[in-house]
Amino acid sequence: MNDASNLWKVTTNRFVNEKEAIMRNGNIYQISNGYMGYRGTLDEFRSEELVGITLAGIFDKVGDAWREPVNAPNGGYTEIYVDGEEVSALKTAIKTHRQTLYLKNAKFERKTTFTVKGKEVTINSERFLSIDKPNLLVIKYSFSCSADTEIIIRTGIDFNIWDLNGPHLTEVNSTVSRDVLVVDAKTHEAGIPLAVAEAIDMNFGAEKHINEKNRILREINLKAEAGKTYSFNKYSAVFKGQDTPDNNVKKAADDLVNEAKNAGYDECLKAHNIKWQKRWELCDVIIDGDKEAQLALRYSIFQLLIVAPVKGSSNSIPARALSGQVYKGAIFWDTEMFMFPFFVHTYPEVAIELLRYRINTLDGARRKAQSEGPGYRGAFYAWESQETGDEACTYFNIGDPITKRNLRTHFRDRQVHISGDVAIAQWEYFKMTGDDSLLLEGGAEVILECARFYYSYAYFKKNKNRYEVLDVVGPDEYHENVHNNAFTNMVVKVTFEVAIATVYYLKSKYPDELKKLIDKIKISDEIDGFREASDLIYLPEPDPETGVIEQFDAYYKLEDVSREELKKRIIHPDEYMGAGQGIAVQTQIIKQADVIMMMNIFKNRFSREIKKANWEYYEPRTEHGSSLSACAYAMVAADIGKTDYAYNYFLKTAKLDIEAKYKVYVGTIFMGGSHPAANGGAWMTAVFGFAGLSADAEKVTINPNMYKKWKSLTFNLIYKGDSYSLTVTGKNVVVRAMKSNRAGRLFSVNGKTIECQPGQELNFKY
Ligand code: IFM
Repeated sequence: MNDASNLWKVTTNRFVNEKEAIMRNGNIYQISNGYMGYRGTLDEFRSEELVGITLAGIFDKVGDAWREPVNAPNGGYTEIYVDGEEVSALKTAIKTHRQTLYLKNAKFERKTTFTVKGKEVTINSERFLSIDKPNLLVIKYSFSCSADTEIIIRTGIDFNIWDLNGPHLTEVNSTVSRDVLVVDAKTHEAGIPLAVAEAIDMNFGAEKHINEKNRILREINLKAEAGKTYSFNKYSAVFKGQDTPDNNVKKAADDLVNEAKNAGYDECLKAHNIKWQKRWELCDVIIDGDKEAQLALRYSIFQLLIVAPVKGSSNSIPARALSGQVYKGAIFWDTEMFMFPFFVHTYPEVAIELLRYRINTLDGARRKAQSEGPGYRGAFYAWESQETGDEACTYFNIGDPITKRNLRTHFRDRQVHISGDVAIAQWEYFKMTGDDSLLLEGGAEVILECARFYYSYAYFKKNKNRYEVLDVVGPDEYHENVHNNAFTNMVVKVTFEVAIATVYYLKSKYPDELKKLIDKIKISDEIDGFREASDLIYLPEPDPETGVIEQFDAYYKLEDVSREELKKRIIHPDEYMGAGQGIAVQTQIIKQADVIMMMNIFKNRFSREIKKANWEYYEPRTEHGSSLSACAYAMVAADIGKTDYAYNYFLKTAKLDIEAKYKVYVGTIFMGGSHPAANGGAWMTAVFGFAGLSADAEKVTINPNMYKKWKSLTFNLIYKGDSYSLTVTGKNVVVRAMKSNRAGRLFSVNGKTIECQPGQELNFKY
């Protein structure tokens, strides 16, 4: 890896013909544009190879199976026959193969040379999902042969769909009209119409149409001349009911493929590239001095950018992004706590979509509070949230590979910190951007309803004169039904604080709006209660001798066994360590950062000594059974000056998806897919951890904890609507304000605070 372009692509020269490798490559090489994801599979691959075009914001349920996002028919399908023999990476001898994912513009490319009947046949294709027209997939496909050859090309739409819990499409029709192939269908549960159209521009050979085995294809026969390259372009559009005012998805898809075909491949790519260039101008982070870290971090940022919801969609980002239907395509706290910070600091217009998603699903959270009861009020957000905000997480959410029974988990009903995570993000956006429009649009209502939920959930213990939060699951999901989980109690307290701050802000600036809101949700009596609860909520204190905060009541009474010892007790490689009888449940081994997560998110509330004591206590006791864990340990390690540890955990997070060496089964549940929370964690570790950036309503603070190998770290920041570029080295911090900025903002480096005026460059030595 010596030249700069190698830091903008992921590539392999090997094709491993094994199911597992094909599945993992499908994740690594996926492209996506926020509207849909297309897994990194080859043109001739089918549902058996997990080809998947997963759509954002549309879900379906069949029978008792899990509700999950809908996968669309594959308009990118092409198969080719050479002298009557089908050519496929799965069965034909491969001479060379290269596949590449270009990070600059989310373009996937493959070039494979096959040996068929003594001839060499090369297939070269590239594809992208347009971010200019998010319903559009565009492909350029070329082939050439070493000798004159009889070629048959079959290209069109494959509607054999890979589903985990499908089939989700019914009333499937495939038609051809005016040279456009169309497959249209309805979703099973809600009858939402869906159409996929495909058009090609090809100027060699007449085509006939074939409609068989759930594929609608055009077949073209030609005699290919030796050494000549034949190319054609494919344009495929996907539309679902919500995308069109009149549900006429067939027409919308047909119109778009014709429009794209008229524009041509190059024009479509140009419009796409222009938008990608802007994204990278906003979001890239440059690490000088460490190519491995640079590529891994850039790939992580890329993963976040490809799933940024389409503007105006009010969609959010699922825990496995759009890499498939894993985790029911659901949105977890991952979004607010791990991905949202990246967007709010670099690309706030995407952060708005994420927040709107929670505003729009508030009613679902209210329904959940009512149904989970007893006596819960306000908004209890879904642990696994889909398009309505109703709970998608089941009570028996993990299968035990040993007994084959489903295990009762309490993620759904006891992981109550989710509501506070949502509320805190709504407030963070306002603090970071100064934009209060979302508060007025429903964000304030979300915040108050979440605080109300906690007020109904918390328990006032008279003899101790304090509020406690009982029977919860913290981030460490191996320990369920615990009392006073330090993380959860802190989230509850901060939610009350945020609710009070919201009321205070609206009262001073928008008294009429506040009155309307209070009347609408009838909350006036509870607001005083929030104040009292925020003061009296119990926060487990650091032990006076050790400085360690007990993760929950009686955690110390659990067996203090090492990770290595515990792992010796594993019977089945996929067994889950939590739930009722999991091997970690009666021990101090935790699944993921919990107290450390608290110290990461609320870092200003703890001294360096306390953070250090807790990091050292919990780190050996953390199993990192979740991809969310490593980055929290990385950030706190950076914060306390353990930069070597921080770096190791950073790499673990940043390389997770580019290497795809993760576990793909938890219990009996397939979990393979990408990890946008870890991707967000990689960005946070670089910017919050090593650069030491934190911003609040008053100022941007930078207290660097640079890693010794890094010469500098350069990144962008959008703060209160103004843009900055920052470079941090081991000795100084340079802040450059764009000329177009509207006002001076305060920047503080290791205690020295200066106002940075538009167009100004500040150089802080430290
Ligand atoms: O949200 C996480 C949770 O914290 C641990 N299990 C996986 C979920 C989705 O990433």
